[in-house]
Amino acid sequence: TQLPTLNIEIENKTISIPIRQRFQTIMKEKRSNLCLSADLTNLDEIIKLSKQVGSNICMLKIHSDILTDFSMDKIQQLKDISRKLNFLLLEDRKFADIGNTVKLQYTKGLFRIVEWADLVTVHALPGECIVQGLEQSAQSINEPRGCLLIAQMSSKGAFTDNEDYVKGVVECAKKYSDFVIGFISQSRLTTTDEFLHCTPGVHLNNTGDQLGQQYVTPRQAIDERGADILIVGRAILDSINRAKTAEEYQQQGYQAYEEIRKI
Ligand code: 6AU
Repeated sequence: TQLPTLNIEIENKTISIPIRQRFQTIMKEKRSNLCLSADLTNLDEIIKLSKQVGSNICMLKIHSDILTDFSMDKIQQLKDISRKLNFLLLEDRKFADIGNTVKLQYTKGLFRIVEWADLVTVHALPGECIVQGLEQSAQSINEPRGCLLIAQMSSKGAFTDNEDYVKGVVECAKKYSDFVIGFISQSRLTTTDEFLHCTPGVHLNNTGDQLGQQYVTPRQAIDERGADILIVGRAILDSINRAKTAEEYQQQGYQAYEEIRKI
């Protein structure tokens, strides 16, 4: 398969950048390993927020199926902001079905996710056919697309806490490494830096919520959970000053990342 690339115009020359490399470049240039999990139900509010925190984040994650005002027009606005302020858009769809069904879910329906999301989250539970289905759909789009495989979850009692399962997920990622650029994880799963480890369950003040979410601090996420990217939601969304809090998580996160990963 061909590497997905983004064509960028620099001084009238078109340069193709694979999505994995683009992600790493964004992180370095912006000194940010912060992914804001914008779990809000209003896309207008997300658009507004993305302008406020866009310079602090390397990625914005949304759940399009919780939005009450979704439209392709609005999502295009968000995409334009993501290009202008240089962050990736992640749709946290958590695909989990057979190849044929995920192809339809990825390309059709109200959301037509493949048309705007740089990355999507995917459960490997159905086996490698799920990645094959998504990768096939992505090839019809003239822009780079990729996915993060959910290897481990942050919630209490998660059934992903199983060594054989996680091994299978890693094997699948290696086999489809053009499309799978990383993991949603709670530990370091590979010795090379090929795969980005993205870790949710990050909060400086809370240790959990009432529904099984479990939190660690940004430094613990990087040091003890092997994170490259910190996925932070309510710690920022519920704070009094979202922009200021995002900046705090960016600074603390990237400082710990530089120190611990020695990049
Ligand atoms: O920081 P929070 O707890 O407000 O939000 C965490 C976000 C939510 C979850 O749907 C998501 O991260 N998440 C995921 C993802 C990203 O796939 C996996 C997981 O194990 N735990 C988790 O919280 O949007």
